[in-house]
Amino acid sequence: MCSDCGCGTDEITIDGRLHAHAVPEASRRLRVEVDLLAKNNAYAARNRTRFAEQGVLALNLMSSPGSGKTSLLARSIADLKNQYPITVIEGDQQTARDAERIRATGVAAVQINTGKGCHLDAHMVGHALDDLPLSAGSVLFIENVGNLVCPAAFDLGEAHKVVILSVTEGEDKPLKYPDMFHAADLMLLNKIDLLPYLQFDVEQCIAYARQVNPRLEVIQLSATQGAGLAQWYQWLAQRIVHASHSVEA
Ligand SMILES: Nc1nc2c(ncn2[C@@H]2O[C@H](COP(=O)(O)OP(=O)(O)O)[C@@H](O)[C@H]2O)c(=O)[nH]1
Ligand SMILES: [Mg+2]
Repeated sequence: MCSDCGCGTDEITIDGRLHAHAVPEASRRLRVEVDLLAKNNAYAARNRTRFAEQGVLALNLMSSPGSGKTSLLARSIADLKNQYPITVIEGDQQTARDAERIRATGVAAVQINTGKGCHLDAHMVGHALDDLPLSAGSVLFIENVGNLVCPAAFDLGEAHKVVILSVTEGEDKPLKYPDMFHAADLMLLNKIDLLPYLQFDVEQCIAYARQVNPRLEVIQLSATQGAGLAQWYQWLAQRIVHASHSVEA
């Protein structure tokens, strides 16, 4: 029983300190989070059905700000747009700068501004889909808000979550932000052109990432210099074909 006021709450300790009332407070927060995620999951299921019916490969690209998501997209679009129809959803707190960078490559892009929000959710993405020309055999890239924490929890209906980590961020990030690396199917280790100027242990980074997620695939690349892009395009091609076949089946 709570020793502060005798209210009947079981005492729990965090880091050895007493937190009276922590149980009802924590359970209330948990209930709100469960409701929020359940709603999001229902919208995500709707998006996923839509992608499957239309034969679209949807990918959710997540990373901290500045790791190179938009650079990688712009380069990939320039290299692949004659092979596959490509569309993009851009998520940022403010501005349409990234959508403008993508439109400059000649493909359709919708910008979602989340304001105070730190991640995209499936409801927002569902609305954005109404403004995009989705077609069988196409790929939809969803660039999430730059954040290594919150986006990991929100299913958008994508086929795969792809986490981008750049070598300037430090090799221990998979251990510090495990949810993100656990949720991802693929890690793109970007900016490897900078390795000669940094202290960054690539093998250690990959080992940390696989400690969190043993099934994680890893591709090392440079979005600006081009190293590793062929492997990324191969990974994409296999999945685009698979997504378009599922609509024909
Ligand atoms: N050296 C180097 N810089 C990169 C690479 N990819 C992106 N950048 C730079 O990183 C900065 C942030 O890139 P951006 O694509 O806006 O990152 P985002 O916030 O994740 O979308 C820009 O100055 C890019 O030119 C890369 O492979 N190598
Ligand atoms: Mg960006």
